[in-house]
Amino acid sequence: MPIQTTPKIWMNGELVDWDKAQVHVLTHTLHYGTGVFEGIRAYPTADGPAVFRLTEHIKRLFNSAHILGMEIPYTVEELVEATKITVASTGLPGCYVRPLAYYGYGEMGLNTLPCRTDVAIACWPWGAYLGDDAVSKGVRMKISSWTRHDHNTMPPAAKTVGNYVNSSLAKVEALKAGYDEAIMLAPNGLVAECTGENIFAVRNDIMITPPLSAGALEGITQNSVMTIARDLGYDVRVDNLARSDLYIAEEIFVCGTAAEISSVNSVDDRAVPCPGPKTQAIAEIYLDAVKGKVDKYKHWCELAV
Ligand code: PPE
Repeated sequence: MPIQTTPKIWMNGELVDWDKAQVHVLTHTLHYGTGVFEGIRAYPTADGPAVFRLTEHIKRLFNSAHILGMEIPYTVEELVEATKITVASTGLPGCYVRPLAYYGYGEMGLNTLPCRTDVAIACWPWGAYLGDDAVSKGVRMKISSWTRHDHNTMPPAAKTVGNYVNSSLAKVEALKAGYDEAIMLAPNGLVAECTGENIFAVRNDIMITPPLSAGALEGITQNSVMTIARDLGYDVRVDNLARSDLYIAEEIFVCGTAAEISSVNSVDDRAVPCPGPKTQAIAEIYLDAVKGKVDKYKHWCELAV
């Protein structure tokens, strides 16, 4: 579905018209993938649109830049404020938010040291990424033939633009083979994450999600899910998962900002019980929490205005 436009995009300190938010074809990041980005959601709450865990997302943007060796010419507070202004400018009750820090026009070549960093923040309406009935029906997963990046190849803990070539290869392969999404294994063969989500598997009543060291992005939804699960009294561990753990799991779900929470109904055509009771309980609370309906998680909702 083509992108749904909104009135303005924030670029280097100014709100510019959507159609005017353009870059030169010799933009460095367009050639070399040398940028970092975030994916955030704003949700309607009783007090107006609120950006879910905004400050943590912006801090992760700075961490990604730090790993890349990129200087962002703003502070965390400035980009938090800029995001709120951009969200408010949409006039929408909720939207997806995409901050991007990139090396702009002016230098070419692999030496990024002389490059200037540009920052843009765009918002648009984006529906449930893996389908509206992703919790109840679940998605079909395939272990990808593509391996997640090694830590010494492309740091998977940084949300860099270039890293997503790997995700796109895996996503398209899975879709063409008739699956909904791919699970990526790390070079050591252990489960890392999905193309745009973290993964949780329940084994012997224990919820397990792979760590950063296994090649997973430190997901903010993953972190929210762990908090909700522990508050529900579940045993949650950040630990390695092998492919076979998935085949015999009691339940599996994936989670991310765009995807929210989605059950998994099979992995490589081996059925997984779906929807699992833990998945359902967590998803219900998560979807209330993002809308500011759960008092103890209300601090996660940062009002846009
Ligand atoms: N792993 C990867 C590889 C990833 O891209 C995401 C987010 C996550 C885990 C979950 O992180 P978090 O959103 O903090 O819970 N993927 C973003 C981009 C998706 C896209 O297709 O673009 C997102 O969900 O916004």
